[in-house]
Amino acid sequence: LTNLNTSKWGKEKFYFLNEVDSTNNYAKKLASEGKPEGTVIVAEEQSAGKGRLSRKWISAKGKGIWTSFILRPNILPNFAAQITLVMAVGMIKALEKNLGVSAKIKWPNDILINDLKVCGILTEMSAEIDRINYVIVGIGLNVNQSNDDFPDEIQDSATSLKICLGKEIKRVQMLQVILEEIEKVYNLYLEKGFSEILDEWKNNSCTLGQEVIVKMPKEIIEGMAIDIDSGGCLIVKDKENIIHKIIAGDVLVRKK
Ligand code: BT5
Repeated sequence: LTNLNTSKWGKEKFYFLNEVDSTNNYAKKLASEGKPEGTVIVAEEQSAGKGRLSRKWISAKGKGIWTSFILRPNILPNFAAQITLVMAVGMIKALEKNLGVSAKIKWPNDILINDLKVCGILTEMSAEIDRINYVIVGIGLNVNQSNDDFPDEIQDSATSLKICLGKEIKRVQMLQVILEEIEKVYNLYLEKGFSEILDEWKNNSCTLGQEVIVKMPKEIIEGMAIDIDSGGCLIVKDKENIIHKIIAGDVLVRKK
């Protein structure tokens, strides 16, 4: 990356890998060896890219941006869920700035264009009770896939920047803008707190104000997504007007 305009991210430690199981796993290894905040790992191909709950993240060779960052935020572990939302705001800004694309955030970790998933974020953490050792943020962005490149199971739900914009996108430049914008938003978050980011998150959300079905491992909740609280949890009001605070789950937005 030439002319990378970040203060720290990707400057000191930048790992470019041809193939890896998962950039998140690789980042974890580096983090446990003590590599600093702002370490960036990028891979051309992942043989075992992963989503939440051990789901698979399809990461075709040379077609996307498969990257992970090491963070060492001085926050309490129970605030770590905020980080995913902070990163989502950074991604929205990067897509807007580099390509003029206006994407939307689907709580908690999806970036959508035209209601289709173009990007997923996976945040993992190692922590003690009262302090974080490290947070790994993994970002998978579909860049130059055609529809045919997606396997059947995500044909109807996934998209790429190329499909949306009708042209090949330069991945190196896109990555550069992502690092710059995400670093800025992350630093703002550390300096000024989550509330500074939350408004922007809400302005770019396609989840709030919608009738949703939230699937969790042991429960399904249906209702209106009315807010995000200061911890990054989704607040859903059901038919009986009971308020549910959701820490993690999969959201299906009901079509009107
Ligand atoms: C995510 O999980 O969306 C988080 C994805 C994070 C991927 C990055 S790539 C770099 C880093 N290294 C890793 O190993 N992971 C991170 P989740 O919300 O659980 O969504 C997973 C679901 O998205 C899958 O079950 C599929 O339905 C769908 N999916 C899989 N691959 C996709 C793709 N390339 N584009 C769009 N949707 C996909």
